[in-house]
Amino acid sequence: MKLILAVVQHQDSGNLVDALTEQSFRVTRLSSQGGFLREGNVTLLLSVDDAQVNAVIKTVREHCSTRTRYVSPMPPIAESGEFYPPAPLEVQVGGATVFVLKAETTRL
Ligand code: 2BA
Repeated sequence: MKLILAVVQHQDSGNLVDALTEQSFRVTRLSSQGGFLREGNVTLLLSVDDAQVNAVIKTVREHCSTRTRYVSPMPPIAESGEFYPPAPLEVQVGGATVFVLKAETTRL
């Protein structure tokens, strides 16, 4: 068995969960937040047979897009009274960050 953790963007999560459940995968959806952007994202939890890992990753790849986000860095402390706002930083987010771990599933 493998435990798959997939951190995906909120916009992609609905269609992705639909596609996974249509293929009869059991999936748990957790609300999460990225440490860098501090924006909400979604972490999906799936326990699957080893042979199903590739099918899950293929489905994640098909439903998760790369998006560009712009982050405003903190402005430097002005010394002379002049203010130069720093240029926004471009960040590529996604498609998805996927972790595959060895797992044992026990249903109580
Ligand atoms: P965030 O931490 O909010 O990161 C959003 C995006 O910001 C990342 O996209 C990456 O392009 C950029 N980024 C993150 N940390 C950075 C840094 N120290 N310097 C410069 N740019 C940085 P993704 O790589 O697609 O990650 C999307 C989300 O997936 C992350 O949101 C985080 O929630 C999760 N994630 C990514 N890598 C992870 C890891 N190694 N462990 C745990 N969670 C991870």
